[in-house]
Amino acid sequence: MRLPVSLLIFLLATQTLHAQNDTLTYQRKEVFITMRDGIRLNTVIWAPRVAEKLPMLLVRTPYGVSESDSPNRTMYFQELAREGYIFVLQDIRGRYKSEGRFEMQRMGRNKKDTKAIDESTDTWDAIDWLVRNVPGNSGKVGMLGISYAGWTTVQGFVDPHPALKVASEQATPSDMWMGDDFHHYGAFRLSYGFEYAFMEEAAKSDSLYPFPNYDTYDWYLKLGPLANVNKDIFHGKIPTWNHFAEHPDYDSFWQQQALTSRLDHPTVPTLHVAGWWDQEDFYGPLKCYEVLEKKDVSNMNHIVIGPWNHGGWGRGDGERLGNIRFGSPTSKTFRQDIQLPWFNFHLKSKGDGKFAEARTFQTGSNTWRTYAQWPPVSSKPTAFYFQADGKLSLQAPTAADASDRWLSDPARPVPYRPRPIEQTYGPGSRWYTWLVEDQRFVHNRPDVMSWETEVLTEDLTITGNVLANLFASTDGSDADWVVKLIDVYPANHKENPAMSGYQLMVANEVFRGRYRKSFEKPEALRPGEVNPFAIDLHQVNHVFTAGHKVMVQVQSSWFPLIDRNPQQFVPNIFNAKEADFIKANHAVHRSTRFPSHIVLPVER
Ligand code: PG9
Repeated sequence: MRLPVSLLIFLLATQTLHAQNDTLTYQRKEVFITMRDGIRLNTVIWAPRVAEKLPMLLVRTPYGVSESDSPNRTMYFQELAREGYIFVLQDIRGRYKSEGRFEMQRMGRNKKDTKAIDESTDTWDAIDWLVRNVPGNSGKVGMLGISYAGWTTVQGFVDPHPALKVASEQATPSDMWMGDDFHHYGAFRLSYGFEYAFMEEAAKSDSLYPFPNYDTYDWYLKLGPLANVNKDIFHGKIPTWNHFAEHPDYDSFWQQQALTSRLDHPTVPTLHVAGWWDQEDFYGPLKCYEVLEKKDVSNMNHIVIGPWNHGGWGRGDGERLGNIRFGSPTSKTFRQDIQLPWFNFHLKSKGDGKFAEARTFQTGSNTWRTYAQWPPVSSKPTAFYFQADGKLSLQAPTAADASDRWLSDPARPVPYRPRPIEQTYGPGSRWYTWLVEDQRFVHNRPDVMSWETEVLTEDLTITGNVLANLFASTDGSDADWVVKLIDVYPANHKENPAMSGYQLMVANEVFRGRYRKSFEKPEALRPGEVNPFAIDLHQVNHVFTAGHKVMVQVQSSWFPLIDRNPQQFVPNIFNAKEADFIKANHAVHRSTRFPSHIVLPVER
């Protein structure tokens, strides 16, 4: 079944423009390019009819290229298309019209085996063919792409073909166990993992799982333990699901698949792109930038982070996301003033080549910023402590023994977004904007704790890393801790009354308690023992403006985004039985000995 809102449309952002914008006419050609092992990959080439030789921009994707529209009618490419490039879109191995076997994020090849292939060799072979065979090409190639196509871009520059001169990975996943689509710090992303694995592996082209319910919250709850997926639905036929079940911990499978095992230093100028509210791969581009930055001796590595959801910079004008407005067309600015000059300089020698090390859109103040270092060292890590009566303050707690407690019931998990929770990529899905939903929809639940500051009398700007230091206990033997950093809008928001009291999440993360000592070897929690949990909430660049409040919420489920923790330790949650799921009493402590707090990078 083709997707009604196909992922191709979503990821390659093929929103059509009016023909009057076109300055060049692009001609389409579809060819098969033969790889070193004889497998042929389906490739669409869009080239304008011009006298000058043009560089090529290559996108490699699992989402199908045959139905892609002309680049000058494709939002993501429109500025580049007006400038004049040859666009090359390729179905990766085993997907859509390409031959061979698809492997989800194919592992890097054994380099001693000269016959081995991987996405890196496929890219090399594709570029080698393109520079020799595409008429009118200048011999220079750039790669770009969002998410899976961001990941294939990275594979392209791991061992680059000499013609590859520049790249922009955008929202690449870096580590599927640590922080991208499939897990976050070991907590399994159930709805995404189940639906995406089916979508990519049930057939050669994308297919949606045929849910009988529109509200998948109910469906996932009735599904019961994860073991029922293979028993009743997949029957072992979806390889990625089998990997989830066989590798619940951070073992060599995930370690090998992670980009950190393949990346060392920048090989071509690389622009990393991330969205503050990326609901799929926010960890990925930050990590990819961080790893390469360590060895960036020639200043080739740069990052842009804007107010976008997953791939939001590639479509629309980016003036808003859900209910949140940014006061300017941020996606257009990215495409016109950042992406276009980036490729123009490296592929056409146009412009001065002065690119900021880091360019971010600061939310709250709604302004673009540049930084010579990312994250900047000038921010001061500042602890905000959880206090009695739901208060959050700069003073450390004084009570000898104090905590906030709740009953965590796996039969009534906290929904991660307001119900109905539509199928992730299904019709009418609000998946794309869930990270900016008003958190009041769970604020008053007895199993959602919250602490907030007084109303701020002046702006509070935070730029850099956010870390939650929880001291927490349970009477069970495993627990999930979800931490959300929230900007609470004024009770009477004058400019926009409908936003009064809005609770906007600006950072968030989940941590599965069993991994507190080791990601490789999970351990049971001791009932009643207070343990420290340092939870990385990644990065922000946000201004809590005067009149707003800072809030932290903590909860122990986020369903069905995250699978239910049985709360009773079992070695592998994919083998847990119904009876293993128990209610547990959790506590977050706020005493002198156990002062739970969040550390914010306050700009001075
Ligand atoms: N987030 C998607 C994905 C990338 C790579 C692997 C699995 C999923 C995507 O948008 O392409």
